Amino acid sequence: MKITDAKVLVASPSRNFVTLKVLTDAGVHGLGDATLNGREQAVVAYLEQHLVPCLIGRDPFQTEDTWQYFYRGAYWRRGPVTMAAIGAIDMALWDIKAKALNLPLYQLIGGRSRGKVLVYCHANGRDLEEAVDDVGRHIEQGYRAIRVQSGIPGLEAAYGISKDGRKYEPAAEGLPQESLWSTEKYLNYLPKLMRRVRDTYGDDIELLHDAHHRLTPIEAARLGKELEPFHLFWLEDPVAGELQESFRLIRKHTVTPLALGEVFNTVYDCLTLLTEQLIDYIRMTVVHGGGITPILKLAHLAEPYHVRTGFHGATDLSPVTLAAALHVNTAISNFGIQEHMPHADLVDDVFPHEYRFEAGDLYIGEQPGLGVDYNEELASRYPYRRAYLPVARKADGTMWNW
Ligand code: EZ4
Ligand code: CO
Repeated sequence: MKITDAKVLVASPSRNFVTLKVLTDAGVHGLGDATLNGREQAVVAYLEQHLVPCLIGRDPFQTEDTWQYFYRGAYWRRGPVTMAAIGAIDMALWDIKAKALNLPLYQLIGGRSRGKVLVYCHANGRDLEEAVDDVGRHIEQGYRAIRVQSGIPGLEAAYGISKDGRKYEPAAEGLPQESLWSTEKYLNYLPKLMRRVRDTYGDDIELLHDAHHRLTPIEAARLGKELEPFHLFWLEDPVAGELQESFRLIRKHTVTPLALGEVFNTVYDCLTLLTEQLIDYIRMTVVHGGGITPILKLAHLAEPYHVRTGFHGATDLSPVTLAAALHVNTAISNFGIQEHMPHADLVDDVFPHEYRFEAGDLYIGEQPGLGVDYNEELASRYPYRRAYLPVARKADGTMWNW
């Protein structure tokens, strides 16, 4: 079998997605997600200008060799743009291979290790009362694991909260919006929020929280310690992960489980974190981590260190990435949890898919390949619109991590 063409499809059915469609001489095609939130066109150019010309004529079954060709063979390695582009190709090739063999992808990567995939959702509110109520609404929808985010008293905007009470979507059209951040206000407030949620809903629900890279190691240590009585499933991204050693300090002070890695691109971003058991959950995604080939290696490497997976699953990861993650989650032994931020109905229409949600879990189907399609005609009615993630500053104007 030979690859005959690859098309980079850009559309904005309520938000921007970049999708790679790889075509073969056997009539089978494969899909890959190449979306990098706020930097979409850089991946489009990387694919169209540099990778697709080298892809034509290759055998789509050679997933390992093709991955090495684009990673190792490029001389210039790593980084989110490069790895999202390689990730899209790798997903598409696995999709083609599984379709050609008439098997759902999970059968090629270990077979079924579990019948369903536990997910966590996002509950949020502009203040404590709204956030607590939203947790209740998600419990009613069947979720058994819930990430809780809330507006912070004294701050106008907070990560995870939409100002107008609609569904949260961090990217916004136009140039980047700026928001003010105060670590002090946040640290004083968060334990109160978690106490209220536990007091209201009891111990049977799993609670998570995303600090979204805002803290220093010693601040993260304080927060982890103060949250211990509420038994979080995890505290996510307490500190930006560039300095892996900094997690030694956090670990010394708290037994609150830690999750990290949604912005990681390769195994080298987390080798110290894994081998020194400094985190409990690894969140690197199939798309930004370079595809199914490397994410499987990462999961297998994490297993002996008691690190489980908790892949990033926000709305800027297309249904193609979510389906790929669900196949991996179904097959590996050290699956932990999967983030689930449901896509808008229009996104589901553009990407018809087989996976489905029921009572707090996602189920992958038996369709050959990834089990996702792409409605090009519908997508073409929604052209790309420039959008950015926000940026954050402290009260004195200092740029901070968003
Ligand atoms: O901010 O996907 O856990 N989820 C997150 C997300 C990220 C966005 C960035 O594109 O942190 O909301
Ligand atoms: Co996050």
